[in-house]
Amino acid sequence: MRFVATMFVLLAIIIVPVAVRAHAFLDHADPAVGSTVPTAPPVVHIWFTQELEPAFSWIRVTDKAGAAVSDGPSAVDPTNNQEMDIKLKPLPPGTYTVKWHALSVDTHTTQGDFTFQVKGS
Ligand SMILES: [Cu+2]
Repeated sequence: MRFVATMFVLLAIIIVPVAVRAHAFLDHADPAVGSTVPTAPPVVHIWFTQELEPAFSWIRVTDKAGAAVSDGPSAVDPTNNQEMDIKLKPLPPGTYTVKWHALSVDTHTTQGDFTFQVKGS
């Protein structure tokens, strides 16, 4: 009986924080967060932990000087509402900042940013 009670406490500790973190956060990205890539990526893909509201979610990609390097606006993938993509102009070597803003279907907004680096030849 004591074992069962202990298991319940352990489960509560494990499960409760997951429920609290139910907004749309970055799950993973391509290029990966903080990564260095050998060639310029044509698109930045970000996968989120929850489905997004396309009208109120966006990505911006800028170079070190703060200039936008995207080729058109970002878009939520019509076949996967947990994925948002943005096309890029041909990027010279350097460090780029990806800023994202997401409105999840649970009406919570989240935002964040990360960088990736395109390696010089
Ligand atoms: Cu939420």
